[in-house]
Amino acid sequence: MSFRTYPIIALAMTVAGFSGIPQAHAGIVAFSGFDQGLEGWTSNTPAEVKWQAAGGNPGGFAQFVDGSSGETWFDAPAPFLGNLGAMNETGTISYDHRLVQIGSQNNGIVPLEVRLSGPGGQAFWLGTIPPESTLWNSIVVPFQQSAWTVSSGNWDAILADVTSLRIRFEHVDNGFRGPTNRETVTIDNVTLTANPVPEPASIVSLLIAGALGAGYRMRRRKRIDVS
Ligand SMILES: [Ca+2]
Ligand SMILES: [Ca+2]
Repeated sequence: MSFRTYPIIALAMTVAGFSGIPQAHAGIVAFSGFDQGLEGWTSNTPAEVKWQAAGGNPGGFAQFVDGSSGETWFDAPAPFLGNLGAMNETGTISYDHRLVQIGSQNNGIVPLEVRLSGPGGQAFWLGTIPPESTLWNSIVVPFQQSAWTVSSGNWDAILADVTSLRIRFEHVDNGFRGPTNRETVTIDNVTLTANPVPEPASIVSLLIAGALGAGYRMRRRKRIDVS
């Protein structure tokens, strides 16, 4: 790609680089593909959550095999926490999920759920009830306030300092049946994605500033290739 071939794209890239302002496209903030282990993810029932090296989507993945009457959650490590204000309204958290086996006693299945909490309060997102399946389902959760229930505090304050992000790992009420033949659930590819979109007015001013900068650079160096 060159300025000569794609002048507008090249100019926009120059604007972003020249101004130091984030470019207007999706960016992965944090990702866990579980190819090297659980990658810092923890659980309130650690004995029931184990890393599997192969058979994921692809590669390694996290597996929950129920062995108690508790309720198991999957807790995100530090790269998924902190100030998530940049996600507000445009970012997403996504993950691949499978309810591989319901188990022999099914007293009810609860829906997909993600919870956020911190000093600013607590919020939860509810999805559909997962089907029993050997296929991975891709779940995309938007960081839009309308998609969440704020159970305490307020949305902006929660996103400003997220100290806990957890994904529901346990879905089936297997009753008081023994520790065997209960549910199995797997998770892979947890991704935090930001989609910063500059406001139109700032784009215009940046284009003007960028054009001045680009003109200056082009006088000094006739052609710049970006591969
Ligand atoms: Ca994987
Ligand atoms: Ca269960």
